[in-house]
Amino acid sequence: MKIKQNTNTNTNTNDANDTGDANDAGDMDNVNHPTPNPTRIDSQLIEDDSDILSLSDVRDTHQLHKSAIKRVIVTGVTGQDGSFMADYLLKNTDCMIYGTVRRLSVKNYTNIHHLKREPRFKLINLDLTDDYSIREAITEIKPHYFLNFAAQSFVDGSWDYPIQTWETDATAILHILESIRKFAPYCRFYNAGSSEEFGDVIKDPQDEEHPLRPQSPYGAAKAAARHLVRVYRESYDLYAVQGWLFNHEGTRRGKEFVTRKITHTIAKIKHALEQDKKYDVLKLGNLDAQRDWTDAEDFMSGVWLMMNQDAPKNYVLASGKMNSVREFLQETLKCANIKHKIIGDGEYEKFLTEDDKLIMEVDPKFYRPAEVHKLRGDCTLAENELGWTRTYNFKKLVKRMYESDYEQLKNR
Ligand code: F7E
Repeated sequence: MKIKQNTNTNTNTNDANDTGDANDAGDMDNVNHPTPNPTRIDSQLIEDDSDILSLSDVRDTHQLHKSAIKRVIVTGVTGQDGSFMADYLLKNTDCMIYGTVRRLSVKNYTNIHHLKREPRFKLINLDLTDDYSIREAITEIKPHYFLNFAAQSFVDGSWDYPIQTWETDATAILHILESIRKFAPYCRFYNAGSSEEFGDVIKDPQDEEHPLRPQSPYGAAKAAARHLVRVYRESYDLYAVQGWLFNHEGTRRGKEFVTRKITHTIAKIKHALEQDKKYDVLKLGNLDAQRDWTDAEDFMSGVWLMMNQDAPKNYVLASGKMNSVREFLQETLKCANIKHKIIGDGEYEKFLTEDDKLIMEVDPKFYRPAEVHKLRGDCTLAENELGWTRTYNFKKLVKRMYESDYEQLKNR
């Protein structure tokens, strides 16, 4: 077990050039700054003023879509899940979507750039650590659905900034629930839950009955939020759910997460090898960790199904298959057509090309103070009761991520 050194003075878990994180709350460097009015036009926030809603814009769209069109607030819309959810809703419903963004010193709208001219997609300011902005958004928009994908979602980082993790992933949920209870009790609320809540598992695979045994500040905050969601559901008869989403990956995954770190770095190495150039070696932590890796886009239909049942209920979304970090790397190398050999083990394990060029080495800096060794979900309930299905398996997912990274680098 490693004792984690808190050397990170910058709490920004996102690379400025990154494509965004799964449940991206992005950098929190503005936590102590005054939060702007969520409905105020903010020309700094986006490329031009017309992209963010003013108060009168919100009222206009209410007028425009008075009763027929449902309004959905999607937080974390610049991250992987939020942006895929927005895409899913635009494609499969006629809802009006209000994506929320937080003031960032380094803006990152890569994942929603394609929605810029979409008339059913609007951006508003909302900061999860400011209950005033949550209340404003709920009272002004009067949403039919509130889908919360914003979070401090990087498990490893939750040891470095546990308070921020708690405020964003637990306290903020209480503020959302309170605002919904007081001002929009008809609003259906979804909070992104995590397999990390199961943590130190006692049964394989894990289903909805598995006890919560979180191993990180992140897992503990999500578990606390789960209890709050249940308490509010039962106390006030709210439609409030928190699905257990196992690891979900894709082309919009943040590069600090192991899957995207692997596909992106191997794509860079592949280009370098093709051009006989120097490259940075891939450095990883625990190669033995096993996860249930599923495609993030496949999860969005599951979330929407969860939100549209007769009664609220929490479901596990997963694939039921488990692979190690090492297997993810091997599969990526297969996609890149890089033949490799492995030498050493534990901290000394290395991946080399056939002609002895170093590809990957273990760096204990990426070990966690407490590791969740294995997670595999049992999604039988979601399949049987929601009719939820998936289109991508592990191999297709790795291929999709690697090829996307390889192409993006080629076009640079
Ligand atoms: O780590 C190991 C690491 O950071 C996966 C989030 O979406 O899924 C995600 O959390 C595994 C761990 O994701 C490196 O120790 C080895 O065992 O990609 P990850 P995560 O921690 O599983 C859950 C369901 C969420 O809810 C979270 O929000 O990979 N690992 N070497 C590494 N991990 C990272 N990040 N970097 C490495 O170099």
